[in-house]
Amino acid sequence: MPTSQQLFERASLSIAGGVNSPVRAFRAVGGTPVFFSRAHGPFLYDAEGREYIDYVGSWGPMIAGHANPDVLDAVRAAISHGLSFGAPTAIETDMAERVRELFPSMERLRFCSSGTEATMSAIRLARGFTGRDTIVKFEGCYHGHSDSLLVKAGSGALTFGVPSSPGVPADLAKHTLNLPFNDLQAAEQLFQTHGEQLACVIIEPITGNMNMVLPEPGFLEGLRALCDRAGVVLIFDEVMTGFRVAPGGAQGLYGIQPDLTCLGKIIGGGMPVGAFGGRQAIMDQLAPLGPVYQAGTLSGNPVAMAAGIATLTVLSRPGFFDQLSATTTAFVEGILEAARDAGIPMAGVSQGGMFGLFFHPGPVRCLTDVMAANEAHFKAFFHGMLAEGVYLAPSLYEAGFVSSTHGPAELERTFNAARKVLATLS
Ligand code: KE4
Repeated sequence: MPTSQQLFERASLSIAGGVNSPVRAFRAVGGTPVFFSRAHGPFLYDAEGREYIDYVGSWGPMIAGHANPDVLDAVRAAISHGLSFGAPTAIETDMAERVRELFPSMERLRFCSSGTEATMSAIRLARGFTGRDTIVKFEGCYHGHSDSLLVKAGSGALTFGVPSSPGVPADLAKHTLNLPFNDLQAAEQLFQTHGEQLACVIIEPITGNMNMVLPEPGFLEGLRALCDRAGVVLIFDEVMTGFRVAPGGAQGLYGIQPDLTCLGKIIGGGMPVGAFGGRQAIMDQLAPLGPVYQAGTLSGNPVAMAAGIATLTVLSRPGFFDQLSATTTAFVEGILEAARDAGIPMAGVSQGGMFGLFFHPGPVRCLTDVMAANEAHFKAFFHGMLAEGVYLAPSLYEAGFVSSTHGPAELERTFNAARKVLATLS
């Protein structure tokens, strides 16, 4: 049975960097990425059969646990009718109606195959709708890897110290302005000087790509008011927070209506699905109705739709979010208690099934705070927990995720591991 090391060496002979997405490469924590062969419920199993309690959940999609039987049954049924038609199917409408039940701001929507496609399409649409070129994002927020959004981006871009990627033409990057997250005064100043030039503001309403940072009271409401006054499209990138922090995402949690919303991850239940949508007046600018072009061979793929619908069905069950939130809250509290007992400064936050842990005394309210966290402690904690069979995100700039299949036994194993590892940190 090959080891992860052997598999990584072999992969590196064919796949750039040995991985199909940079954050998987363990570059931020050192060592060899673990190759997994299967997963079930809250568990991952590596190439040698070792079991790990999984707090990454494929970076968010696996909210109902790995290999959820209802989701697998739905996919099996779907594949028996064929994999892809490149033509409309009723199941796409079924999915669209399910999404709109939870995200009523999405008067019209369109499916694509990734969160990157969703956000890339949303900013093109905002530019086409307003006739303006300049977009605003927030330092440390990550919206996928389309050119205009790889400017001071988070997630892997931040992890590897290239928040503004080479290859993005300066003539394009200049149209992307960045603001500090949670700094409404900076936003007000920008709108005073540039408001009428702005096509959109795109934001992770709760960030997950500079780890998890909550919006301060009034921040999102202030952005909504600024955009209303200047005719700027407000885009909530809920690729990570959608169906995760609450059934209706952060917009449902905070009662704020964006003009456009981007979705991904959970919406596909582990299959490649993204979506964007919002006010009909904006969405009607999309081809074939309007002039803004957007397309995709596998957009609305019927098998992926089946996985998404099955996942939304599971998470819509009574009590699902109450239990998920309670488990996630208990997880953070248990880790913080272990850190206090070990005399290690840590801060933590959670909402729904998403959490952030920081080797930082707190509060953590913006990228500067996140970057001040103790990286050495994080790396040692990551590897110590990995050795104890607990899989955390291999970057201190990533949020973590709990599924409905994590229970008291998994939490107890996690806390025992944390107490053991934290005691080794100096
Ligand atoms: P994808 O293109 O990776 O499906 O979605 C891009 C994206 C857009 N918006 C937000 C808020 C996101 O979190 C993401 C993707 N998140 C990262 C993890 N932080 C995906 C993991 C990876 O890049 O491999």
